[in-house]
Amino acid sequence: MPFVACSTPLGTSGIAVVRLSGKNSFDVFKKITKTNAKPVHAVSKKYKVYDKKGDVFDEIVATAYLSPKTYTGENMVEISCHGNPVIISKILEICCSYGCTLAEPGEFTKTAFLNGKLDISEAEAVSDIIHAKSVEGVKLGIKNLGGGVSKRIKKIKASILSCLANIEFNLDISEEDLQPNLVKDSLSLVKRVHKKIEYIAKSFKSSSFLVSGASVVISGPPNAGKSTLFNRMVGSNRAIVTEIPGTTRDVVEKDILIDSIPINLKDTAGIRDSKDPVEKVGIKKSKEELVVADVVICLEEKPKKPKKNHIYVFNKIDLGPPSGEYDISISAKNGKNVEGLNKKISSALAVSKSGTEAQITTLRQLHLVLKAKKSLENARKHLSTDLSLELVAEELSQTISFLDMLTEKTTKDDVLDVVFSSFCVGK
Ligand SMILES: Nc1nc2c(ncn2[C@@H]2O[C@H](COP(=O)(O)OP(=O)(O)O)[C@@H](O)[C@H]2O)c(=O)[nH]1
Ligand SMILES: [Mg+2]
Repeated sequence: MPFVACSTPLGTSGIAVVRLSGKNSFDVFKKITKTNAKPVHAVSKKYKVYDKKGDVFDEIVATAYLSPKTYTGENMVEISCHGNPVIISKILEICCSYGCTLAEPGEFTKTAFLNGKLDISEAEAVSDIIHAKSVEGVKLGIKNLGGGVSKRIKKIKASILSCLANIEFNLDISEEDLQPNLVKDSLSLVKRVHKKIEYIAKSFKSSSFLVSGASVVISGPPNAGKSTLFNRMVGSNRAIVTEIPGTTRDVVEKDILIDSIPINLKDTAGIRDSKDPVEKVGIKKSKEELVVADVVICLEEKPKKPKKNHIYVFNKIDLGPPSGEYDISISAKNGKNVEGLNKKISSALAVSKSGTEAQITTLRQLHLVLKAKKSLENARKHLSTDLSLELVAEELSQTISFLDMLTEKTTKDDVLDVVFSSFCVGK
């Protein structure tokens, strides 16, 4: 089944590029353009695209690329359409109605990798270098370009491989010859590897902050000084400040750097019971922002059960000291201790910039790591319940194949090599 995606940023632009890849991508293309011409490699031509009613909804220039000399190694079509999001969505929709699927993140690159077209971790590191919103993110990309992630993953893979080889070996021999501690040893190895994978998945958040940025939301009751603090942090009078409670309604946001970490800072409406319908919408928006925030600067007293990603800030220290408990006291008005608050934000994001460990940085990598983690959990379940070694072996090879997509392929020969190097068959 071919897959399709818009390769340029969604938004209004002169031109947008939609790409199709897959054995049957020319068939889909012929249907959407109502043409029958035989595709010629790397030749661009003008076409019309039709909706299901038969109406033309855009004129495009498309280029066919014939397998195997393509980015993915499969047949590909590159469509340059007008850069209107409505047109782009329509093209994607029509392609899907003729059997395409929407490409998953990184699916073109994954396919290219699976077809031996490029080294995956290198490609992703290059992509990080291009997209990173901070110099630290670029540096992380450079580390990964040197094969950092691959090295970590390969070590983990080697452990799983030895366990798999052990199990496969035992599957081939009679039951009475089974290694006595096979299940126990395999279980402890699977648990150990699971921990490592879990750690890598967890570290994704902090490394992705460097590349993609973090969301930091200022919240608190009306008149606490949220907008004043927002303006102070962004260094300009972006948000309206008045002494009237309920001034801020919409979420006001700005990208800033704190301690070299790219931050999307958001000022929100103060949360209170309000009868004003406009303010009510603002308050609803504030609550939604709080759910997805990476860090919340909360201008409120620390509750008995403080929330993990909240920094409780006492504002207006210029008027007098706090009475309750807070993480920090500041004056948004005169800037006192706002630097200290910035420090707290960067440590709450727990971004380790000096760490030498290369980390996964893309969603595609995270998906694979999470899939590997799930397979390991299944293997652990089989080892501790039904003891089906076949299923354990299956799950472990699944784990390896997910990790393979992060690094490079493990072949059947690799498994055999481990079998013969780590066992004394004659015993
Ligand atoms: N004295 C003093 N007044 C402040 C400070 N921060 C904000 N204010 C005042 O508090 C009022 C409400 O501020 P605003 O930023 O609009 O609060 P918001 O409703 O939480 O966004 C305004 O009159 C501000 O000038 C501060 O640090 N010190
Ligand atoms: Mg405000």
